[in-house]
Amino acid sequence: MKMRNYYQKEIETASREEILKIQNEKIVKQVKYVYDNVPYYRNLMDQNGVKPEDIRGVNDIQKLPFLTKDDLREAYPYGLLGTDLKNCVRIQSTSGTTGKRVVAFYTQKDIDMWEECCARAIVAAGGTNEDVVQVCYGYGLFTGGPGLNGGSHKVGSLTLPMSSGNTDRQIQFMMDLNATILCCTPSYAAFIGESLAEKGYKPEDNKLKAGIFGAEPWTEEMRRSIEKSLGIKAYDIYGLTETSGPGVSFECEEQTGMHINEDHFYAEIIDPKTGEVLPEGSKGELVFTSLDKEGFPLLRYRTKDICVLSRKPCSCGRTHVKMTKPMGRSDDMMIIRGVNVFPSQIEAVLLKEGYTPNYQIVVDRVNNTDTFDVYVEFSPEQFSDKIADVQAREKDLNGAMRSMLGIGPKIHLVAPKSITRSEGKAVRVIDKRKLHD
Ligand code: DLL
Repeated sequence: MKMRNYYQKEIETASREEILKIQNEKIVKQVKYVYDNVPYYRNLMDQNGVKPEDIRGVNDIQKLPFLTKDDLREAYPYGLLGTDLKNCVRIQSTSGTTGKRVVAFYTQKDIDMWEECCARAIVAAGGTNEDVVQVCYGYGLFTGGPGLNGGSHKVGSLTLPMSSGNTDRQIQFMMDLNATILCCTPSYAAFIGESLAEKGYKPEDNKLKAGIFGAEPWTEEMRRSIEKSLGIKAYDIYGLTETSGPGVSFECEEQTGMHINEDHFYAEIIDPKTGEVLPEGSKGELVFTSLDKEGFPLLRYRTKDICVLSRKPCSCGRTHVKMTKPMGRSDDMMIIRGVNVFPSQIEAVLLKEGYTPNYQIVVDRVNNTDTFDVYVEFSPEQFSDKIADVQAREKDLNGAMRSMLGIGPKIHLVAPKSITRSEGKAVRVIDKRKLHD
């Protein structure tokens, strides 16, 4: 029989009853903890007439109110903190305006839990202490780099903390130090694959055996193309800053969905319109409850990611529920080259820089890399037909967008009234990417 490796075998392969027992015990504690320590959520519970004693297990979870990104915004920055700041050792954050930015706090225990989740993902992709793990997710506030970096340490692999970008250097380290596992966004993996080919390398010239790719939507087609260009098996990994970062769920060798680390996160699928909890197998919005977080515990947090959960037994032996790849979002957030972008952020920059809110965002994926164009109308007063003027303004606007979003779109300034006016809801975004199968 094939050897199966798990980072924490006992819990990863625990029976349904054992997992439920753990979840039931943890949820009671976590709800009491939140009620006692997070006034913002306590108020929400009080308004909804729910007391901690009403929650005796995960079956009672539906009594609790949802938490949304708006709540996070309202409570920014400390309103959802679960413990004294002096007990926290780190923050991570999403890109975005102050309004949309999420700042998550971690105690050392939270970091250990998060890194263990990432370690499970690395081991599921075949990682051991003999591997060389090249992490080219961004480091810093973004959770991708720090999460996989920590996971790789826990596994005992040699970790290359590359961060993203500087592809020539990535390739040099990959080849010279014999990297065996690559961690980055799928679009960057595809780009690395292309760059290797351009340099004359064949897939068998590198020592990579696996890749752990996530943070943005990608299709099965893209998986096959990355697997071919790098000569590896490509695994999906999912997570969000609010819940800790990558590793909330991860793929195993079966590559048919991601196991959710159910001993730490309780998942529900709801109807995004009515909030009604849907039965297993239904497509809907994913909602997470953290079961043992200290710094930034979240009860019934609406992720806006649309997916399906399945408890079909998995050949890898893991028993934790699987989620499909996110099939879309119930809000207007786009993920462009791994960066979360809301149209409202673009509008905010335009208004701040004195432009009209007549704009259109066009996103496409060419050669596995996202293109990001923003068409902006001059107002009649601003209009200029001097090329140098227009170029200088486009450059300025690109810079202003880059500092707001962390990613700079190609700006096209166009004549007044040239963007088609809509008769209903304005069509702000034209997303030509085929992100979902
Ligand atoms: O993207 C955390 C992460 C880092 C996940 C590295 C995986 C690898 P945020 O920047 O807060 O966190 O963005 C979270 O990204 O709600 C999804 O919409 C999307 N997302 C994350 N992973 C996947 C994935 C990180 N595997 C948001 N497939 C989430 C599709 C994903 N979408």
